[in-house]
Amino acid sequence: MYRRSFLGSLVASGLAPAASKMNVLLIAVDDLRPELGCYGAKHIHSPNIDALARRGTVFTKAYCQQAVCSPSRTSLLTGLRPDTTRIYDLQHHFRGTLPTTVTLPEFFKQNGYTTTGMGKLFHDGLDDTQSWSIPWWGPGQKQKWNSPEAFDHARQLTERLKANNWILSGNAGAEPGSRGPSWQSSELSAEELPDGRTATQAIAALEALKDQPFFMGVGFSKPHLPFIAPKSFFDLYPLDKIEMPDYPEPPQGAPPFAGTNSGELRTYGDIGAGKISPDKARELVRAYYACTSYTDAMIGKVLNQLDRLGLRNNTMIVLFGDHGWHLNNHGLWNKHTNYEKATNSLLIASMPGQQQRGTKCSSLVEFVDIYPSIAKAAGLKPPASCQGETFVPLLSDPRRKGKAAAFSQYPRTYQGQKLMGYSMRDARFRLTEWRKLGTTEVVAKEFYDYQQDPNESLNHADKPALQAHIASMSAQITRIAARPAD
Ligand SMILES: [Ca+2]
Repeated sequence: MYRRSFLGSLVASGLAPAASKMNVLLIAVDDLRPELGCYGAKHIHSPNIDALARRGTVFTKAYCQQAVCSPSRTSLLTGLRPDTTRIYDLQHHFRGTLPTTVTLPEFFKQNGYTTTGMGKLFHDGLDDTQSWSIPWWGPGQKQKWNSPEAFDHARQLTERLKANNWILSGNAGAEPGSRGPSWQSSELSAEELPDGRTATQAIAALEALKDQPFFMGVGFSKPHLPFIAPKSFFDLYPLDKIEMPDYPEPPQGAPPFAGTNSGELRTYGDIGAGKISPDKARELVRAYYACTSYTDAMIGKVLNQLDRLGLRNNTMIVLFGDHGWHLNNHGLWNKHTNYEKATNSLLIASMPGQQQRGTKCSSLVEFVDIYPSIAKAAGLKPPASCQGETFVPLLSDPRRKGKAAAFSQYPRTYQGQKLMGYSMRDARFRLTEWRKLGTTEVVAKEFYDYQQDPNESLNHADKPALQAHIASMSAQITRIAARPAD
């Protein structure tokens, strides 16, 4: 029964039949925007991700559901949109709202896979013990992956969260300038830094699990701030050769709360509350690129191990960045917006038996589609609760029309009023409606036309000729926001 549905779905999807259960390697990268060689960025040194792209599909219009770590990852790993997970911040664990939801790794665990994870997958401190058959391991732990101490660590973390009503304490954000420097060209080796330690454990875990069907999540924490990487990766990017990214102005006519004050970056000691100088901005861009290349190298180590063990032909690989990043685009830093730079995210999939390789797919894909797609590609029927659609047909036919729209959202508090910004991206336009939280009352709108205005420089929401299209998109937002937040 299982085998027939597995082969049947592969044939239907254009993937060739495989001899046994397909392993899953899910690679998460924190804050990595889709600015890599395989996305057309020739100034970025990303040979390992580019090599993966040559064996798979690069999605150029993939969108996260909320451009910040835990809400995005929780949505992706549960297959549910933020208005269903109710996770909009970095403090609340989804088990407080969704005690019985089966996560993506948990789904594979229930289907006979050994599941394990290491590095940043769920947000820091918000791991989900029941997802794993071998507990999650983080680079902050002294003990090795799959040790008795790692089991104890996972159990204690969950007990603390339960006792605290599934809320993580002590993670409420820092004051401007209160942290160390925003970047550092480190004398430590690649292997000594946290992502190197994660790669080392992933390599050991692949060796240990090579003979059984596994689902392994590996999460890398750079290029998240602070931008720390070995010096050799900074040397790839001479400061005087750095070109600053596009369009440092806010869109004309956007409401004042659509952007941010780049508060996350401002918590670092060399930044603070004042103006960020052009020299500092250039340093930050260089350091972000250095961290991008460092993570690329760590991903390469894990993929090399997959090849060394002969597992590549029986392991699907899905790589994502948990959201985009403003690298001074619109004069903003970090994520935390509904703009294209924050919501458009990195997604690459490489499947055994994939007939079309090295393709770019510009059909719309949402991160909520990743769960059902991985399940489907493994020959499993995704849970009915999944709110996304499978993108597996796009792997064999990247020119196929994808879904009609991608939806993102971001909460704001402005002058004491709680708002939710709902954003809908179709093939050409984006409508963002800032609604009073828990209502359909719209207090501000933004409308961008990427065909005419790829930099999102002008808000067209008041143009009479566009009102019919805006009304149609607004109705679709209302359907997606069917469970508004309270
Ligand atoms: Ca992130």
